[in-house]
Amino acid sequence: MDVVVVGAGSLGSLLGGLLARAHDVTLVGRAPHVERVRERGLRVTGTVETTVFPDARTAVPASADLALVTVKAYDTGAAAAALAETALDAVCSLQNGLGNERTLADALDAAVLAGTCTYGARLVAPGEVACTGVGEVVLGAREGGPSETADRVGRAFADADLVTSVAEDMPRRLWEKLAVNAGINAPTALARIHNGALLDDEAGTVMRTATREVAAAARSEGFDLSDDTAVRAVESVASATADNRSSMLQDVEKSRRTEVDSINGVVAGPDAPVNSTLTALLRAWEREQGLRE
Ligand code: KPL
Repeated sequence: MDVVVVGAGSLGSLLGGLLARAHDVTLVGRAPHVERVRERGLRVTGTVETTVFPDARTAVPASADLALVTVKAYDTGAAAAALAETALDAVCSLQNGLGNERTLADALDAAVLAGTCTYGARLVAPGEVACTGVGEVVLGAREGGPSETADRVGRAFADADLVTSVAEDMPRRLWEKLAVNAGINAPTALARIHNGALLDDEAGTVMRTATREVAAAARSEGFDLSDDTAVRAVESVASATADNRSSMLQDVEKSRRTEVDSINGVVAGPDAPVNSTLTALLRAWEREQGLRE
């Protein structure tokens, strides 16, 4: 399969690197990372060790079988615009937040899949990405239900030894992922702590309450996500990724804009006071850094 990864940051580079073991991969990202990959290949270190030689560039190619979109949620519109001239069979969003698939589907003439990914990734240096934990990719039709495209993409991922499964309930899973990200990302970013520190009593209360508020919002939209399921999911991710720094903490440490609008901001309002507080604090930090109006 011919795969273009749009957003060769940490997760995009890791997935692209692993897929390059079995497929033709093009990484689209920023210099100097893509230059280094073009010159010397991509080193994957950590839990999985390999060096692969994908194509790497700053602009999308003219065609591909699959576009894997791993850009930050606030860049989805730009990724969709960049892909508008690319001939594609399928697009798969592996991003944080809700609504990315809709943005892609509105702009592109290709089957759009939704996915979640629990592989841990960290960009160590230009040309090198660390796999900080083997997880799982789950993908499926963005509206839910069976999808031949999802089956085909799932098989292609499995051919590259990525732990992958195909699911028919992606909309509910995206809400569950949102509940997990809402509980972990903003609290770790604001307190500058590893994910595992949220398992302590005080911080754990913030994590669990933010997660419960998202579960309630999911139920109000008709999705079957109980408080217990959401809290068990967030506790299990915080514990499995205890030594990791969340993507939002990494953004804050690099003084980059965060995805708070697409995570906690999605449910912020009178019924979600903890998510509203987390959103307000991160937006205030972004403003002070000159990252937003
Ligand atoms: O997806 C993540 C992120 O950091 O964005 C979690 C699951 C919270 C792992 O750190």
